[in-house]
Parts: sequence; C-alpha cells; structure tokens
Amino acid sequence: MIMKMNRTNSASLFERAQKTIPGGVNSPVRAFKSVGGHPVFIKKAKGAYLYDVDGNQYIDFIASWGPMILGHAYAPVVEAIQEYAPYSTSYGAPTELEIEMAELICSMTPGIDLIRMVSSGTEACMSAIRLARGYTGKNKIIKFEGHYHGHADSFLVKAGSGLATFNIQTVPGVTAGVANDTLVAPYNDLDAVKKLIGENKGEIAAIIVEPVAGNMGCVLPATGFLEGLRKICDEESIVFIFDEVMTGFRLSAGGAQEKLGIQADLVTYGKVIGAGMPVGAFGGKQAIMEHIAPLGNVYQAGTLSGNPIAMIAGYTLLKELKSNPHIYEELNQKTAYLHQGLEKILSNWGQPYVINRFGSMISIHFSDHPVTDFATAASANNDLFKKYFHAMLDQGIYLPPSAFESWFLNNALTYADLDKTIEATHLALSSF
Ligand code: KE4
Repeated sequence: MIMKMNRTNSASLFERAQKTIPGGVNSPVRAFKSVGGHPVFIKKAKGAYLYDVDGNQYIDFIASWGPMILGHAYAPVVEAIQEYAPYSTSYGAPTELEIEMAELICSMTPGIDLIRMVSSGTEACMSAIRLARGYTGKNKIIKFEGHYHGHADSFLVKAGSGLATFNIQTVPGVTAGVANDTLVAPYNDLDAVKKLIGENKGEIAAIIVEPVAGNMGCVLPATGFLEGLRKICDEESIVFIFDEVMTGFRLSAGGAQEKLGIQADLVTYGKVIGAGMPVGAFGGKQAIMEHIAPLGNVYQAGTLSGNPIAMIAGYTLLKELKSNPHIYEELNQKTAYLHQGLEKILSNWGQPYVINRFGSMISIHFSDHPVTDFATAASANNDLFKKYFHAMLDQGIYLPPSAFESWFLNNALTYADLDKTIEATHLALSSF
C-alpha cells in the first residue's frame, strides 16, 4: 500500500503562483499538466536528493533536466560561485574566464574551432540555425518529429518535450512563413529525409538533430542513421547541426560526437555546460563560425552571454568532468544497474513495456512495440505512465512529469538509491 504524501504547502503555493505566473510555472513541463495533480515546490536540494516545501525528500531523476550531472549543490561549484560573486555578477565586457571556458570546451569536444556563449539552449540552437542560413544563403531547415531544440519559432513545428506533452501540433504566434521553412521528418527515417531534400533541392541550409533523442523519452539513433545524415549533408552542402544541449558533456566528455564517432559542422550546448546556471553555447568549424558578428554579419548577441558567475560555475563542473573521466563509467554503470533492476520488475509485471537507454539517459515506455520515433513514443499508454509517476512520487522518487522526457541520472545517486527506485517500481506497478 502506497501512502499519499502530504504536499499541502506545495498545493497552496501552486494556487498562489497561478495568480501572478502563467500556469503557476516559469516553464510548462514543470506544471504536471500531463500527469495530473499539482507540481511539487522545491525548497532545497543536495546531492541526489530534493527537499520540498512540505519536508518530503525525493530521489531526483530530473537533475534540473540534465545540468546537475554530479548532483545538487556540488561543493566545488558552490565554492566557485561564492568566490566570484563578490567581484560583481556581470560586467558586459570580456573576461579571461570566458577565454578559459572556450579553451576548455574546445579541448574536450571534437571539431569545435570557435565557440560563442549564450544564455540558454534555445538561444544556442536559434543562433546555430541563423548562422547556417547566413552561411549557406539558404532558408529551409530539416528537424525531426519529437525533437525539441528550444522554443524559437523555427523549432515549434512537431516538436517534443512540452509540445508533445501537451499535444501542441501548431503553436499560435508562429507564422506560416516561419513554419514553411521548417521541414519535418520522422526520426530514424533516412528515406523521408532524402524525399524532403529531393522536393526542396538546393534550398536546405541545415539539418538539426538530437543525436540521442531525449524529448520524447529517450530514443536512440538507428544504426547508420546519423552516418547517413552526415553523408547527405556532405553531398548537398547542408550544415549538419548536432543539438547536444542534453547529450553534451553527459554521454562523455566529448558528448555524442565523441561517443558516436560522428562530427557535426555545428554543435549546440546547454544544461551541463552551466552547472545549473543559465548557459548555452554554439560552436563548430572556423569556416562557418567566422560568419558570426563581429567577424561576419550573422548577428547574434546577449547582455549576459559569458556571464562571470555562470562561467565559473560551468567551468568548474566541466573541469571536474574532464579530469575525472571515470565519472562517465560510474554513471553508465549505475544507469545499467537501474535498467537491469527495472527490467526484472517489469518483465514479471505482465503488461507491455519498453526501456530505452543510452549512457545515463533512460526512459520507460508502456508500449507493446519498440519506441524508435515520435509516432511509436506517442502511441504508448500515457494513462499507465501517469499512475506510475504518481505512485513513484508518493514513494519519494521524483521522475520527469511527462512520458515525453528522458530521465537523467546524476553521479551522486548511490546503489541504495537505485535499489529503492527499483523496489518502488515494484510497489507502484502492483498498486494499480
Ligand atoms: P533551454 O532553452 O531550455 O535551455 O534548452 C532548450 C533545449 C534545446 N535542445 C534540447 C535537446 C533540449 O532538451 C532543450 C531543453 N530541454 C527541456 C527538457 N526536455 C528543458 C526543460 C523545460 O523546457 O523546462
């Protein structure tokens, strides 16, 4: 029997929040809209644990949607922020720290000659698309159904994450002109990409892809798919963009490019790169990046880009990841352990399910067929996911409040936490 957790303070804060904040949240996926109930208001977090305003503790499998890869309030990051805060929080002028951050990223990631810091993953992806259009002189882009590259107009066409969660097919406010320049293909369908290219010969500036998709749950690239996209981009003079906002510095120090052995032309980053502070970045080949202002005329700017507090936080975390590569092995082993434990429980449950995993990204889909793209992800049983989500939440396990999100493990998780999560799954599934 799973006891309902007392979350009365969260409930009343949610009531109050809705009076001044649209939907009571500053980002839609936090609203619990697709799983029902009200969001949990967090008071603090440390390591692998969140503590809500009602004094409940949760094992965290969101990690702020990826950034907290070494756990919350990671001491070296906190100390670095405390050290730098008294020097002022922003100058609007260049600093040596930004050079060190750029040099560190270029040393960790393949094929990045130049990199520009911004303040979110959206800004990174939006800027990369503009750069690809400016560099090629072409207007159209190809993205994949269920992939999410942030909330810039060009991307809000059959996107994942919150749009999939709320089943928003077309977003009011995105003009037909913008949407018409965004072509969409099913993930893992090279023939569909080739068809779009044939129908739009010479008009496509970029193909942007989540190399390992995380915004429809975790969905892996089919064998040869990314290699096929690379070949197409070479043949058609199309800029190949890896959106590594999720996978960057998570799958390995060199991200998906290193892990999968495929080099993109431009790469976008976010999440881990800022250690929880607002940071994004886009970078790539010199020949393309030198079109960005002030070198070239593709304009892109930001008051707080390269902000010193965000830089020292991200720099400190990336340094830890670079100098302790065993962290990735530990994280992957923990995720594999969780995967095996969940498989054992689910395989004895008697209802269909699929677990997708890549590195420390994992998701459960209550589906009777493999989940390889948005259509198969969307056809999973969301009602079962809702029940599972709440049964886990009431046992102190905080999963992403949507079937269209990957879980993100952090390396502060212990095997005892993982065992508790596996046992909680057993109790959850037997409770409905
Ligand atoms: P932000 O603008 O939210 O920093 O990054 C946008 C973005 C770009 N690319 C990928 C692959 C992403 O996953 C994201 C953002 N991810 C979502 C979670 N799936 C952020 C959570 C939210 O929207 O609140």
